[in-house]
Amino acid sequence: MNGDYQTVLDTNLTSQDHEICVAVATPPGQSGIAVIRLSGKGAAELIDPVFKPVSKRFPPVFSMPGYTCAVGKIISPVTGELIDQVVLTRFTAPHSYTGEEVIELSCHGSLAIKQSLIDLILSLGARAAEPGEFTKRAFLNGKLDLIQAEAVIDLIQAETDRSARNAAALLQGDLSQQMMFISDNLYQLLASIELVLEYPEHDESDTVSAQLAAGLDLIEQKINRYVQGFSQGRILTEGMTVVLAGRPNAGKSSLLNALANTERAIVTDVPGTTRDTIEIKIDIDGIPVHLVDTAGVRETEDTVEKLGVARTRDVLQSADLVFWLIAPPVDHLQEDQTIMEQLQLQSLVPLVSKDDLNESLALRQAIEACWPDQTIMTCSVLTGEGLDAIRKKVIETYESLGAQAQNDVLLTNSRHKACLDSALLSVRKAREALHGGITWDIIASLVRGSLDALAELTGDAVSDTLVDTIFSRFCVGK
Ligand SMILES: Nc1nc2c(ncn2[C@@H]2O[C@H](COP(=O)(O)OP(=O)(O)OP(=O)(O)O)[C@@H](O)[C@H]2O)c(=O)[nH]1
Ligand SMILES: [Mg+2]
Repeated sequence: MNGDYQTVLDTNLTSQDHEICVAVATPPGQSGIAVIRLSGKGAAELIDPVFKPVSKRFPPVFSMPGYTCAVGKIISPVTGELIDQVVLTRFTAPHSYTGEEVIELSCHGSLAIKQSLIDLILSLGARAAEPGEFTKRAFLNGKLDLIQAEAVIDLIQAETDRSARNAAALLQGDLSQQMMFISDNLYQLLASIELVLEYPEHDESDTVSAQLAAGLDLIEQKINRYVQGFSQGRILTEGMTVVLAGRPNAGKSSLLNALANTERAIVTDVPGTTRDTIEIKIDIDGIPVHLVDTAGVRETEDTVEKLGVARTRDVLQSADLVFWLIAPPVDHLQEDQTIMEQLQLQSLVPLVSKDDLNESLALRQAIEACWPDQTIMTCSVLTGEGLDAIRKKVIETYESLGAQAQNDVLLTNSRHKACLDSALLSVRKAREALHGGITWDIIASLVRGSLDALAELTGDAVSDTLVDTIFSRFCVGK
């Protein structure tokens, strides 16, 4: 194992991690209620002197049992003035989010009150929490593994129902359990190889070979299914890029407005209206979609429009799905055909727009003659026809990406994907080595390589730098 790697849970807690840290856990700005969170040994004792319960039935904060709350006034020890009346909730270690003593103050959500309370708590000896510090502490204290900790960001940032459900499954440990199962299997295989290495005189190598071949096959299939699922999972966090493209005046901006139910893009009958790409986030059946309107593609001498066309070409290359709008009359079809062939995009769907116009039928027939194998889609922003079919096509494209995965929970994070790619590579090499009659010690080291990659995935063995980088992407207060 790499020299700077270590077992996080045993050694990574620094003295800084034992301090009491504090942050506002709710979003910046005004709100009805805000939550201020303190974590660390002694948090109850720290807050107790400034918290005056409104009733005698509430014990001192440090005597409150975990999972109980009390109403009280926070009084400035300097001026004796009331800062706010709050609800204080106590969580005792290890039964809290961080695994430490945690106090949460639900206060009124004005900027002034939040700032006064934070200043007061800092003056009592706490320090300001770093981004993601509460979750980092939960990880370091063994409450969550790294997959679960990273799922917290997914869950906070989830914009659609499917994204939130997957993040919740990751946070609950669905993927972690599967990874643990794979690691256990790899350890068992490793143990049998080591038996052969240690007691060559027993000559169990044929039995172990057969066991190993079957075991590695199974593990490869399992890891591969999760790797395959990343094409769908990536969309749940990053969104699916769906581009509306075509020649000028094809009706792209009108379609963007109709699908997003806004008047965001300017629509005119002047060809070349849209000069830049316009992107709107929409939710199609729980799939987060970046819908992109583009400058119409044509040969042009206009400098601004030229730049717009170049941008369109760029965005087309990174699209998950492209609708190529072709509007009547039929006269320009040849030009459309030439551009579409030049672009060579796999996920390009021809879409006849303005289907309410009389010339639409002739256009459809001409397109059918050009692309006999393609199902021709049609739409009209004026009548609303075809909009549902467009949404359905987006859903189908998303579903088709997951055809080989068939897992309940999807891999969403490129770090996780890289770890699993590496685990998979080692498993494949081990299997090839086995079939190629390579020595047992080499096979054992490949199996260990796969285990190392899984340990990095779950955070069982990761470098401090990686842990810091991961948590720095969190918001303060989480
Ligand atoms: N009849 C009819 N007219 C439409 C439809 N969609 C758009 N139009 C009209 O077609 C013209 C061009 O529409 P836009 O949405 O601006 O087309 P565009 O593809 O964005 O054009 P550029 O930005 O110039 O490339 C406008 O006059 C729209 O009102 C439709 O479904 N039916
Ligand atoms: Mg436009």
